[in-house]
This record gives sequence, structure tokens and C-alpha cells, in this order.
Amino acid sequence: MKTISKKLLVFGGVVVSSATSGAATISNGGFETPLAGDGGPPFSGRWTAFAGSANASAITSTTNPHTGSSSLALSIQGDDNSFAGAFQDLAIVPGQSISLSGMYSAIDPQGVTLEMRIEWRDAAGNEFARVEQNGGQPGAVYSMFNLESGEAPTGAVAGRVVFAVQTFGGEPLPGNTGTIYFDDVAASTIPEPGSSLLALLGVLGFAARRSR
Ligand SMILES: [Ca+2]
Repeated sequence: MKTISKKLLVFGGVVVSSATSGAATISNGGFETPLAGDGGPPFSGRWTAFAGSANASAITSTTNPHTGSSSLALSIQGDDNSFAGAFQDLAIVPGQSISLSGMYSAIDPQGVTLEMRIEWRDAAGNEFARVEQNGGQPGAVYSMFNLESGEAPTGAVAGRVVFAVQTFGGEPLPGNTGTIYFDDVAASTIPEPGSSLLALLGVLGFAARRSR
């Protein structure tokens, strides 16, 4: 029993330290405050905007909010082979997954395609894997989307949520023009650190009882 007690202490210490980091949540999921420019970290706790050309933009816009007074507007206006988007990092531990949801809509996107993804990032900030959802396009009326990441792989310390639009070449005018809107984005990490602590303590308690 002495050995088991020591293991309990060690396990307990590790799990409690991860639990105190808290569950990952999206900041500014309603896009009511402006995005950060692409000027470097921090990449968690706020959205960072990026754009591939002067005619592409990622901004908060009052044109088409779902709730509140503004939403995220990802827009490309008559540009081939361009892109624009916004991203935010969520803290994660391997084995957890991210459940992402929100509302989106589009105003007549001509050749503007949407990409949603979660990038797994290591402690150095480098992407080493990703989960993508391609192809689906929202309609003019807001509808709900979901993206489930699956379990974060070994080495992951963050899941980077990315919303982006892109265009390719060869679209005749007025092609490669359109805006896709996002609002009320939420994310949860599963299992939450608190519940994983309870589950682990339950397993250890069961093991301790069996060993008696
Ligand atoms: Ca909003």
C-alpha cells in the first residue's frame, strides 16, 4: 500500500497542475471587439487577422452580425489566388479534443471558398498536424457549423482555430469576390481538466481497492 500511496501522490500532483490551467475557451467569440493585426504573439486570448493581398481582409464588421453589433468578415474582392483569415490558439493537452462551433453565413461568394481547421502546435509554436473541414459553404442566412478535432496528438500544447477564405485563378469577373461571416464562435476541450481529474481519481481508487 505504501507504493500505491506514493503513486497516488505523484499522479495527483501532475493532474492537479494541469487542472489549474483551466479549460480552453475562445476569447471574443462574438467578434464585438477588433482583431489583432498579424504582428506576432500572443496568439491565445485574442484573434489574429491575416490577409494575402490588398483586396483581401479579415475584420470585425457591423454589416451582418448574428448577435451583438458585429461579426467576423472574411472578404476577397476580385483577387485571384488570395486569402484572408483569423486564428486563435487554445491551450490543450494530448488526449483532449476540441469541440468547435459557431454561426456562419455568406453573401454571394463568387469563387471564394471557405476553410476551417484546427492546427496542432508544439511547444515551439510549430504546426505538425491539422484537422480540416473543406468544401462546405454557408448560405445567406446564418447557420450553425461544428468541427470536432479528435484527440490532440502527443506533443500538442495548443490547437490553433483557423477560419480562412481563399480564391484561385481563372475566375471570370465578377468572380473571386465575396464575404463570409462568422459569429458566436465557441469551443470546449473534452474532457475538461476537472472531469479528467475526477475520472482518474476514480480509476486510481478502483485500482487501490483491487490491490487490497
Ligand atoms: Ca457578434
